[in-house]
Amino acid sequence: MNNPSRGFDIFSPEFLRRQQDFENFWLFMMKGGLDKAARDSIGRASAAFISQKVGPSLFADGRIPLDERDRPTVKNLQKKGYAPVPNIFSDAEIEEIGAYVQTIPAAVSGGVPESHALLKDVPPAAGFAHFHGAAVCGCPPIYRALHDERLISLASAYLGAPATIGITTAWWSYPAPGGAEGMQMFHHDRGDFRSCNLFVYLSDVAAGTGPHSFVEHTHDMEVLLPLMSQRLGSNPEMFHKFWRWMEQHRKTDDEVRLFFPENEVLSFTGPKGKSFFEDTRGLHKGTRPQTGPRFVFEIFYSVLPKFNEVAKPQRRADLRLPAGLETDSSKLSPLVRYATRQYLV
Ligand SMILES: O=C(O)CCC(=O)C(=O)O
Ligand SMILES: [Fe+2]
Repeated sequence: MNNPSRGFDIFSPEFLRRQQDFENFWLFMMKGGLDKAARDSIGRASAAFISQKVGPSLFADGRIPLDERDRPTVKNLQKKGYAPVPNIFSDAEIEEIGAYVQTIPAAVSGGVPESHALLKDVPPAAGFAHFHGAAVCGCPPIYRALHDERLISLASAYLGAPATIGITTAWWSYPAPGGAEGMQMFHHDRGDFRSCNLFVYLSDVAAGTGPHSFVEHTHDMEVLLPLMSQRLGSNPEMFHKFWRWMEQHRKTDDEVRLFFPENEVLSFTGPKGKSFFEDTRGLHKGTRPQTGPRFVFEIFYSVLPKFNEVAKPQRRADLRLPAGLETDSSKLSPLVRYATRQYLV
C-alpha cells in the first residue's frame, strides 16, 4: 500500500529520487544498517566529497588552516580518540552561562514525564535538563565558542573536511534512582559517519558526579582493527564475538571490561572549565551521577548536517549580543560562516 505520509510512495516514479526518501536511506545506513568498517569508510568518502565541493570556496589554497599548537591535539585525537584542550571558558564565562540557562526552559527527561521547565522548577526525580542549541547560541560565551575559528579549524583538520556544527547543547545530569540507561551506558554515537565533539565541564566533576568515560582506541577502524587483531587475532571466536558486540548500540560496563583493560577505560574528572575533544564514534558514556549533579557543554562537529533534524537558523543580527562579537555574517571568515550555518545566518 502507498503510504505517502511516511514518505514511501513506492509506486511513484519519484520513489527514491526525492530527497526525503534518500535521506531516509542515508539515516538507515547510519543508525545501524551498516557495520563500523562501512560506516567509517563512508565517513572518509564524505570528507573527501565535502572537501572537494566546499574547500575551494573556503580557503585560498584549498587547505584547512591549523594552528601549529593544535597539531599534537589532532594527532592525539587520531591516535587515541580523545585529546585535552586548554579551557575554552573562563570562570566568569561559566558563571555567565549558568545564569543564562536559568532564564530559558530546559527539556526535562529521565525518570519523569518529558516536559519543559525552568531550572528552578525541574522535578527532583528528573535525570536530565537539556538546553537546546537554538536557545543557548545567544548566550555570549557560547556564541563566542561556536564562532571560535581555531576550534573549527581543529575539528576540520581532524575530520579532513570543513566541519559543520550539528549540535550545540548544555545540560545538567542529576543523581537519580535506577540503573544506567541511554547515554549513561557505553555506546557509540551515530550522528554522522564522521564527527568529533568538544566537551566542556561547567561544574566540578569528581568520581561521584558523573564523569564522562571513554574507551580509548575505539573510535576509528584504522586504529581499532590493528589493535584488536593483535589482541584477539589468535582467537577467531573471540575476535568475531568482539566485532558482533561492537555493533550493539549500547553496552554494559561488564561487557566493556571483558574486552578492554582498565587502563584503557578512561574516566575524565576535573574542575569546571576542563575541556576536551573526543571522537564519539568510539565507546563512551556519561557515568550516572551518584553524589551530585553535573553541568556540561558540548559542540558536535560533523562532516554532513544532521538529516533527521530540520535546520531553523536564527539571524545573527536578531540576537542581542555585546559589542565585540561579530554579528554581520558577511564579515565572518568563510570557514566559520560555513560551520555555523545550521544555527545562525
Ligand atoms: O554525558 C556524557 O558525558 C555523555 C554524553 C554523550 O553520550 C554524548 O554527548 O554523546
Ligand atoms: Fe554519546
